[in-house]
Amino acid sequence: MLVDDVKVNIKAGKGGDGTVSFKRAKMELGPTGGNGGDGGNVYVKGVVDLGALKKFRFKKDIRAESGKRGLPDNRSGENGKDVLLEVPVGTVVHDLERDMIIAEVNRAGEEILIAKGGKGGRGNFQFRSSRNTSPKEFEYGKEGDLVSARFELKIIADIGFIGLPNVGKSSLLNELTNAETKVANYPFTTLEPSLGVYYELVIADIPGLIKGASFGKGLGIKFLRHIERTKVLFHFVSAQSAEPLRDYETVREELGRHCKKLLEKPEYLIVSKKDEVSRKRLFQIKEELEAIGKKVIFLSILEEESIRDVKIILNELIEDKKKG
Ligand SMILES: Nc1nc2c(ncn2[C@@H]2O[C@H](COP(=O)(O)OP(=O)(O)O)[C@@H](O)[C@H]2O)c(=O)[nH]1
Ligand SMILES: [Mg+2]
Repeated sequence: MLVDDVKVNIKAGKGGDGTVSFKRAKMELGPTGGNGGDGGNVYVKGVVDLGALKKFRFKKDIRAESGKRGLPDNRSGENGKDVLLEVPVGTVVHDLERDMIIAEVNRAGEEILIAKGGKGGRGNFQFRSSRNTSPKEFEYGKEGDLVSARFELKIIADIGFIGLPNVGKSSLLNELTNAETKVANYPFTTLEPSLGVYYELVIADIPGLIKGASFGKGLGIKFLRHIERTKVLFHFVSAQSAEPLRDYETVREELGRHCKKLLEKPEYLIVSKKDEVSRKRLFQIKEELEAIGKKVIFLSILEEESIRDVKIILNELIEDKKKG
């Protein structure tokens, strides 16, 4: 099961206390107490691993190290070590007490501070003045931030699989990834968008788009928000359909009603189950779809070669993604 919502208690490190000390040599009095080190910060860091929130189900309390006490000879105490929490790209960090969003992790490698360590206190060296040449003053280190956080994963899929039910969307997702989608020969088996990860790409399989979906028929429309931010759509039509072009247009209509922007996304048109029909029929379908200016990719999940064609496209998309 994908963990996409967890609560975590976070405590940044406390600052180290300042120190009081004096020079030992008889003729040279004077303060030498150093400052305490700063407490460690806590950061989140984006990684390409949808499962990265899972570890927080068992690891609910995160603390960064405290700063060390100041030292004689005006040496500062060591800073506490920072903690870097790896979270999936797409994670939103809420501060539950302040009821606000404190971080949104949008890119792999991105690091965002979510709890700041306390500052180290000053040692007595810092309090010296012409009037007071042997101060005994010092400061305690400050407490680090205490954050009651919620990590919520808002998945940004790179590719959305769309099409009528039963056109092979889940089958291809299974074939490409290890998502454990149910595959069956009837509509509506996939009850939630399945997400697959193919190397760096996140693929969302949007189930159940049917005519009338934008009016609440079927299940698909509920899931369309998952593809509002995707970069590319793979639009599937079945070669077995009597009217592939009409199927295509039906889905486009529903998309457009939900959100016009979806129609502007780059799209690959995939004609699935090519093994089920004659070459002659495939040719007809190709002509029909190319007439509306679409590049068509034929696919059979039973044929390695056509899976390879899909992988070539995916690899290009991975390259594009890397380039940003
Ligand atoms: N012959 C053949 N059957 C396929 C192919 N792709 C999918 N299927 C079958 O079509 C049915 C529906 O597939 P599914 O992936 O669940 O469709 P979805 O509703 O679009 O996700 C399943 O029985 C699959 O085994 C294909 O390329 N060739
Ligand atoms: Mg499906």
